[in-house]
Amino acid sequence: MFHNKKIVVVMPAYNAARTIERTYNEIPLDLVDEVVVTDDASSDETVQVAKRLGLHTLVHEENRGYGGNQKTCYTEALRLGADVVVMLHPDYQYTPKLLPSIIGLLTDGPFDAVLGSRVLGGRALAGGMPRYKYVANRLLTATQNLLCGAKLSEYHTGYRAFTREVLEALPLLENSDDFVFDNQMLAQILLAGFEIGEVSCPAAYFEEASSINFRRSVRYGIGVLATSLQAFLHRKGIARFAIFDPTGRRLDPTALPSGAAVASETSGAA
Ligand SMILES: Nc1nc2c(ncn2[C@@H]2O[C@H](COP(=O)(O)OP(=O)(O)O)[C@@H](O)[C@H]2O)c(=O)[nH]1
Ligand SMILES: [Mg+2]
Repeated sequence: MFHNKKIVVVMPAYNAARTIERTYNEIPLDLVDEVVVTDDASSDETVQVAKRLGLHTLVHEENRGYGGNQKTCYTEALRLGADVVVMLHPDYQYTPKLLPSIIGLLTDGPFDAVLGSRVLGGRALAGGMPRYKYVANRLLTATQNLLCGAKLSEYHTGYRAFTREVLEALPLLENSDDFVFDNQMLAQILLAGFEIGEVSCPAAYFEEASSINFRRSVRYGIGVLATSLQAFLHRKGIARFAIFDPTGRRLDPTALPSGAAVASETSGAA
């Protein structure tokens, strides 16, 4: 608990057996009430490691993708009564040491969502972000800021946190199950008028932390451009899209997405 708010950290995992323990060990358990791991049908020992650590673990019968995995972890976080939900990648790419700051910005306002930005502070390349990813990030971000009417330093970080209200309000079940889920969610947050805060976050690139190849990055980039264009057209009233429709399908804390199940009820935090 922090300032009487229940804090849940969610770790959407895919082949994270080698890094999940290191990530978990740095989570400030004095602030965090529950740590939820959702395993997207990994081929390694992710589930066994999560269970050994005593983490609240969910499994997908089949691989659904990064967006599909987030649908499951946010649903479970809402079911557990979270007031604030932080997504932390279990690949040890984003430092858990920022959790107290991120949590504080959401429990006491003034933000509804917080992003850990690798671009703020200007150390992304020094931290090992591949140059082509950095250039693509900057170009996509500039385009997105124009089309979404915002001024964020980046839209592509995997370190994100939200209040319960955001997760309840957005029609997240209308989103893709693939990587573009993240981008659709940010566009939804902006269009819905929620406030986004950013904290600077060191970028860390090493073998286990980054597996997305060039081809998948290009597909993601095209999805990002399509999403921002949709956001622009929707904002201007020129066209309407289900992901921005407030009556679209939302997460249902009473029903996990099909193919997802709780494998271990035990929580890793006190
Ligand atoms: N659910 C799911 N997650 C994936 C898949 N591929 C990668 N991820 C996750 O997506 C996130 C980003 O992938 P990563 O390789 O770390 O990319 P990068 O850090 O952006 O270079 C990580 O948390 C991965 O575990 C997949 O097929 N399914
Ligand atoms: Mg990574």
